[in-house]
Amino acid sequence: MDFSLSEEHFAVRETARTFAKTELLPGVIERDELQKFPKEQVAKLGELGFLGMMVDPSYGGSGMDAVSYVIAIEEIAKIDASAAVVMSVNNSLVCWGLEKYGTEEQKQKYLKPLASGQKLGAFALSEPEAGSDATHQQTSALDKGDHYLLNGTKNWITNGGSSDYVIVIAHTFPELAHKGINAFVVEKGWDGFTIAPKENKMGIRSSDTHQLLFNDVKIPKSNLIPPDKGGFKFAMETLNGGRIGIAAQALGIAAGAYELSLQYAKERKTFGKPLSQHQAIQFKLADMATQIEAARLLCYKAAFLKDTHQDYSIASATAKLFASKVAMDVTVEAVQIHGGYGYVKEFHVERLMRDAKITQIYEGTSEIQKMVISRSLLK
Ligand code: COS
Repeated sequence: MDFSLSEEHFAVRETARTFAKTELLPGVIERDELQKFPKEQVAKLGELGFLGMMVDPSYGGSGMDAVSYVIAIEEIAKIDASAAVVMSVNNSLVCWGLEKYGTEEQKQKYLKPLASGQKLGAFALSEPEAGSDATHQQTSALDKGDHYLLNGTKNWITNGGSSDYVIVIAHTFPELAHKGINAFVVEKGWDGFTIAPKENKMGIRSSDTHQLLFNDVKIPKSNLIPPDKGGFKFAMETLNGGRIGIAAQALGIAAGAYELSLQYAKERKTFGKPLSQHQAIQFKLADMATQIEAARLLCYKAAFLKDTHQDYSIASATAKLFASKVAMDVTVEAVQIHGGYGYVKEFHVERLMRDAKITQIYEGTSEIQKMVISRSLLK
């Protein structure tokens, strides 16, 4: 067993860390407050090759491994968890599926601009009445001969307002239940496709979350992602990788809050000495560091399994379940260590605490991860 990272991994960490400090940190509080999408910063992430990190260079990607992806997302999320989810969605939920299952035409037309950062993507599975219970899709894409006709509503779609292309999961054969579901590439601006106003969220407020409405949207036959009737499996496999990205985001949120707390504990004095010399604070820091390290190892393990072409579905669920709890626990402690300062915006930890919560909800709630893990234990 070898826990060491490669030179490339260290280089990715350095690049992501520098980018986060110089490009994301300025304005992060304001973007959260105003729910402002980090448009320019996302464009720069694209220039760095961070929007298609694992995609083959022949399709506009950076050809890196999943461990590099985890490292980059951790660093970005330490500073700006909203930018981290934009990155995670484009990489894991959009580019991955197109590269693995898309036709050559779809790869040329959609994957190339998405992976190179010229376009942004979204993934639409959740519905008003089908979030966790994803097999109960109500959106339909019926076969009308020379096109599919898409009708339905998708909820809480990350990058919903900013994306150029959306992968939409919909029923083509409702009578076949989840075995009649398909995945399609839908372009923004097509007739009948409307985007509801941005959701006003507790956390990751500068990420762009919208309801999408489809009313008799015509999808060309060539935009079905093969195989026909394979859409549910496609969505589940996509989420297996997505969960590595969200686990890494949760890890970054926790690590960011911890680093701020460590620094603060050295600077802030109470009862005549720095906080860091009070055992109550030392023990909190030790617990935080231990939990973060454990979460990091689970993220790396899931990424390693993916990189070595082994089954990573359980490892990604485990990493997400654990890292999202660590994000919640560590950020609450970070606010506690900061005391009154932790409750005001300038010190960042209150934002990280609000940002942490969503990691226990999206791309499969913690309860769904427990279902996935326990089913595999008991089968
Ligand atoms: N990877 C690959 N395939 C999977 C899978 C996974 N993680 N989870 C389920 N599947 C497959 C099953 O193997 C089954 O395939 P077959 O029909 O060929 O046997 C199919 O999907 C249906 O699965 P299952 O019978 O287990 O369906 P259930 O409704 O009991 O459970 C869960 C499906 C709950 C696991 C699924 O709906 C889920 O993951 N829900 C959460 C979705 C989610 O993350 N939503 C967040 C919004 S997306 S940002």
